[in-house]
This record gives sequence, structure tokens and C-alpha cells, in this order.
Amino acid sequence: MFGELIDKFDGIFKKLRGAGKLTEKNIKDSLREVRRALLEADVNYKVTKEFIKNVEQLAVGEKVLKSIEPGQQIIKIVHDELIKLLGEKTEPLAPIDKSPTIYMLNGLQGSGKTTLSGKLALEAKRKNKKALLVAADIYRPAAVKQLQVVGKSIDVEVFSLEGEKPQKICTEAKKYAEKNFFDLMIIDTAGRLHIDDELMNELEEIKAKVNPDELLLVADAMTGQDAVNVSEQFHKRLGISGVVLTKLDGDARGGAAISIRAVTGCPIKMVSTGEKLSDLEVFHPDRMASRILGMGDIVSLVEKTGQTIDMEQAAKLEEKLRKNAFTLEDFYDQMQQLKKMGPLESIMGMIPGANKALKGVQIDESGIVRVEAMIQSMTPKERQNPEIIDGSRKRRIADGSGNSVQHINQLLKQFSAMRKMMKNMSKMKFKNLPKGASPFQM
Ligand SMILES: Nc1nc2c(ncn2[C@@H]2O[C@H](COP(=O)(O)OP(=O)(O)OP(=O)(O)O)[C@@H](O)[C@H]2O)c(=O)[nH]1
Ligand SMILES: [Mg+2]
Repeated sequence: MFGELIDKFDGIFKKLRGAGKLTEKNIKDSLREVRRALLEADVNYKVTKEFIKNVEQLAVGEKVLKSIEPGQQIIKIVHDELIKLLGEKTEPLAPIDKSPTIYMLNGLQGSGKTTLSGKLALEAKRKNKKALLVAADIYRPAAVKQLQVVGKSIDVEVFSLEGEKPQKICTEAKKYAEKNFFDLMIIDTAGRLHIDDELMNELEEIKAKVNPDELLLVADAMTGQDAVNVSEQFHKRLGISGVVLTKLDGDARGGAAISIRAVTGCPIKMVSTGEKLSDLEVFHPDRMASRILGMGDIVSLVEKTGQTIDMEQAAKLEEKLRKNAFTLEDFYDQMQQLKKMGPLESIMGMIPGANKALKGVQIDESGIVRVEAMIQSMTPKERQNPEIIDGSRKRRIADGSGNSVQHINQLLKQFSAMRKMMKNMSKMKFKNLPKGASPFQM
């Protein structure tokens, strides 16, 4: 996601930096390109227009033109304005501080409500909170069963009542949660193909009956401006407290993420980035802006790493990186660690410059097994000093691991790109993170 937009910004910014002297004209030209890039990423037309107007006002000032690095100044203005557009500050979910705190999930069919229910319950569980999932979708066949499967996979109880209406199910669930000291109750409501009165009435009634602490709209980022429209309509009717954008791992162009806050006035609180129950992130406007502008998102990466990487090993790695002694053996260990973190693509996108550095280098998850075989076929000396791997060694390793020399070359290229990135990452302070640090503020 954001891939194309990041590329375009990269090109525009490169020109700005290299322009030497900036004039009103080349600033205007750049902004025209920014405008086009945003529109092509499916950002709302009015939002784009307003954005460009604001940036232009700030950028075409005498102060900027006379500054030492005018190009850099304009990039900073774009960055700041983008953060404003995305909502400025992080809006955490309502704290889980009563028995029960209630999150109600709403949204169109297939937007990801049931999956999100599981994700939120899992996160609550990680915080030692007792969660209850409530099956309020009685319309789609097997919807209750689906939630039960999710609940079972994370060992969270599911509340359901056969033959009852959702309103009744939710009020009964609240009583049950109160009586049994649940900390969090998550209501998984039914979806519809389109917004209709019947659905809205039902949701309104549930809201009135259980008075949720968080009324979240779950919107599919892949649907672009439709996600924005749906959010707006739900907000008008129900008064939602926030939006969770799902499927940001897909090839959505990003327009929804960029426009929702500006169009609806509702904050994006969380983003969902995959089908696995651990694929959930807090939405940080500043970090998202950096990611979109190709500046990476080191903070989220550190947090993600903090969750899954063994801290002691990370400290050792940091030491090695500082000494520039990172070897293929460490690479192998890192691969094992990375595998725990989720799809490589989503991790690479957070590393500044990685999008560019890894261009053309295929990140092929299924290829990991192959890479492991190749490293296993190397001698310890080769793993320590990949530089000594010459033509005949390559052939031997290729034969030993059942690969071609081309594959070995590819691995060495990938390793050297990784080594460069790792050097950048080594500036991060793994050690300052508490064990099991979590990006969630619940
Ligand atoms: N790639 C990706 N897939 C997702 C994400 N969230 C949900 N899905 C998938 O989207 C599909 C629909 O998800 P559900 O959670 O069943 O959606 P729902 O809103 O409960 O759907 P209904 O109950 O039919 O209204 C499933 O195949 C999920 O695995 C996400 O963040 N990324
Ligand atoms: Mg569902």
C-alpha cells in the first residue's frame, strides 16, 4: 500500500532537493505534481485542493525562498500538513477501565468486523484483561460459528443466544459480563451490502441499550472513496467514535486513509494490516505521514520488533552492527526472528530507504526456505566472510543446496542490501524498550 505514492513523492522531493535555487515557478510545478500524485492515489478531490492551497501559502513565502535549504523546507511543510490532514495526534481506544468496557463494531459486509473482534480480544488478553465476544450477527448463516472459531483460537469466550434479536443478545451479554467480571465486551454486529434503514435502526437501538464506550466503524481501505462515504454516513446516523481501517496490507492506493479524517472529522484509531489476529496497529498520523513520504517508520518497527524479538539477542546484534560484523550467520538468525514478525513486505516498508534499497530485490516468502538451504550449504568461514564466496564456491553451494548460481548471487545481493539497512537500524535503541513493549494503548 502507498507504494506508488511513495515513489512519486520520492521523485518530486529529489527534484526539489536538487533544484539548487528555488523559484516560485518551480515550487508551483512541484506542487502540481504533488496534487496529481494525491489524486491518483484516490485522495478526495476537495481534500487535495485544500491541502495544496495550504502548502502553497506556506511554501511560496519569502522566508522559505531565502532559507539555506529551501527544498528541505518545502518537504517539511508537506510533511507537517500531511500530519495535520491525518489527524495530528494519536487517538487511542477508550481505556478498559470498567466492568465491562464496551466496544461495538459496525460496518458493511466483509469489511473485517469479525476479524477485528478477534484482534481486539487478543490484544486485551495480552494486557491481562478478560474479554467477551458477543455474536450479534444473526443474519448471515455461520456468522456465529465464525466468531466462535475466532474465540476458540485465542481462548476467549463467545456469548450468543439462539433465536433472539441482536438488541436482546447485547443487553443480555452486558448483564452476563457484569455478573462475571469481564473487563471488555466486544460486539460483532451484522454487515450489510449497503447502508439501509433496517440495519441503522438496529444499530441505533443496540447503542441506546448498551451505551458503548467505543463505537467503531470498520472500513475496508481497498474500497477507496467508498470507505470515506460509508464512514461519513455511519457517523451522521450513529455518531461513531472512531474508524478502524482494514486491509491496509492490500494494494489499496491509500486515498481512504488520507481523506477519512478530513472528510468525516472522525479519527482513524487503528489500522488492520492482515488476516492474522496479530496484524493490528495503532494509527499514528505522524508516523503514517513519514511512511507515505518515504521517510520510513522506525518507531513502529522498533515497537513491532520489541514485541517479538528476543531482547538479549537484539542487544548482541546491535553490538555486531556497530562493529560492522554482521555476517550471513546473523542474517540466518535474523530470518528466523523476522519470520515471527509477519510478512516481510510490511516490515520493510517501515525502514527508511528500504523501499528504494530493495527495489528489484524480490522478497519472496516461499523463497525463505531456499535461502535457509543455501546458507546451510556454506562453510562457517563463508558465512562469516561472504566476500570470499567466488565462482567455484558459488557453484558448490548451489549444487549442495539444489539451487542455481543465480540464486546464490541473488542471496548475496540481498544480504548486502540488508547489511546496509541494518547499519541504519543499529542507531535504534532496542535496549530502551521494556520487554514485551506493546504499541497498543488500551
Ligand atoms: N488482507 C486482509 N484481509 C482481511 C483484513 N481484515 C479482514 N480480512 C479478511 O476479510 C474477510 C472478511 O472479514 P470478516 O472479519 O469476516 O468481515 P466482516 O465484516 O465480519 O464480514 P460480515 O460478517 O460478512 O459482514 C476475511 O476473509 C478476512 O480474513 C485485513 O486487515 N487484511
Ligand atoms: Mg462478521
